[in-house]
Amino acid sequence: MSGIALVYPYRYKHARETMLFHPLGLAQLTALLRKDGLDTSVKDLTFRDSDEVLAELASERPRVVGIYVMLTMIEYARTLASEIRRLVPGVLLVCGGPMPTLRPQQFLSEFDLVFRGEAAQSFPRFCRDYVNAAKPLDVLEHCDRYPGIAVRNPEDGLILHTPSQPSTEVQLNRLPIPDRSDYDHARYQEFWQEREGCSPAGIMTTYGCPYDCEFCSRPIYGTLFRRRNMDSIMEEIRDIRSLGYDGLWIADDCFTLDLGHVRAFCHRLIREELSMSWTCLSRTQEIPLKDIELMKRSGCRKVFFGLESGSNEVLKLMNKHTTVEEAERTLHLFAHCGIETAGFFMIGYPGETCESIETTLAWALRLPLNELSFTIPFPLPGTRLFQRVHGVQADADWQYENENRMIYESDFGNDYLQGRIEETYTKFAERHRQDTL
Ligand code: B12
Repeated sequence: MSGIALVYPYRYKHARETMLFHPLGLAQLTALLRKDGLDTSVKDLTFRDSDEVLAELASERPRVVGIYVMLTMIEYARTLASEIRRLVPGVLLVCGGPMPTLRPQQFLSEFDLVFRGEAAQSFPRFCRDYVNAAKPLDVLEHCDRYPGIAVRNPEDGLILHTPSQPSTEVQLNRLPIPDRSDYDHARYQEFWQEREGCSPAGIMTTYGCPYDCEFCSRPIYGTLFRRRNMDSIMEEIRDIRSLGYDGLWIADDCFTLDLGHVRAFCHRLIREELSMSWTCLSRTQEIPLKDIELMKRSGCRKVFFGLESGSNEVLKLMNKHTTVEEAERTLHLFAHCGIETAGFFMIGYPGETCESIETTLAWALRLPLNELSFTIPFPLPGTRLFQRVHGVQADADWQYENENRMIYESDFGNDYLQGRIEETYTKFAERHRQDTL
């Protein structure tokens, strides 16, 4: 039997506005496991056939298989786990990522162990102890030594939890850069080149977000905002460049939260002449014009804003701490500086009215946006929205990205919301066609 296999159970279903990126969490864990001398293989299912991957695992016979799970991957991850259990006798099946963090009990029939929250410190330590132990069962018996564990006690069937431990900024800065050597970069780049004429790779430069939007789930990094140092970020960007990417998709919850960090990032990109275009997510807080100009000079191509609603009352309901007026000012500044903008909106929010929905749709069409995306609210487990709504369908997890479906008792019908979203997309596309003629 060999060492550890890490699996990314993503099925590319060609959904609207799909974004394909190799999984950063698994790449980070791979770097750590290999640094500890553990034989590690990675199976990214994005472009691969699951039978082929299962056959590989059956022949490699890893001691531990770790599977990443987020909302859209629950069913596939559980099916794969059952197959792997059948094909690799004696394997220890472990999962981690957002959904096992939020609902560990959902995974403990197929998996032996769940790692909740950040696992950069705990999972490599556990694997090292387990793989090197003379009696691995002893390690399992004492798995309460590792933070963020959920495991079923075989005697009484109850689930044992140990609290997860967020890394400090110092610990995060000691991590090696993610190991991206196991992914089919040519396929990822081909996907992006066809779609946008450039090929970005994902990167995180800060972790956590201190805001408390009612609908937002922050299962892994929570509210504790932490920054990586620029030397490590630049090392990672050089690595990404060497793999053939020409851009970055900065996955930070809110990259512009600390403008000092943004300025330092832009200055380093310019100074090191890395010539990478980049996109990021931002709130619509005031950002001074000179900072937006600096972002542009350093290669910023597009910024995604969580605009959510064109009604200040609804923004208050969401606990967004932004206003419609502030959003308009910020978007115009970005447009003025030649940075593309994309807006995320939600309609059908509990507590809003048909009037506020229409206000949002009309507002979205008036704003200087290059792209827009509407969502019917999805009460993610662990959010305050989840607690506020009633009758959430227990088995209504999304099967693919941007799946727009009302899954709780609401004043608004699915057909009405989906219909208005489609009409607005059509109007937006028509307007853009006319603008480019
Ligand atoms: C980048 C990102 C994306 C990227 C790609 C992600 C990818 N390839 O993995 C894109 C843009 C494609 C994307 C899409 C979506 N995303 Co997204 N995304 C993120 C984001 C911003 C960062 C994830 C990341 O890379 N983190 C950095 C790495 C280092 O951390 P990590 O992955 O969490 O890994 C750590 C731990 O989780 C753990 N771990 C991870 N894997 C494993 C495996 C094992 C075995 C173990 C033990 C531990 C472990 O250890 C790691 C190190 O500490 C998060 C928000 C966030 N800040 O976390 C949302 C987030 C994960 N996304 C989310 C959602 C909802 C979506 C979409 C469904 C949105 C949509 N409208 O369609 C789609 C689904 C796409 C799909 N794959 O099906 C939710 C997930 C909610 C949930 N409960 O599952 C999050 C949490 C955002 C949010 N606030 O709601 N996303």
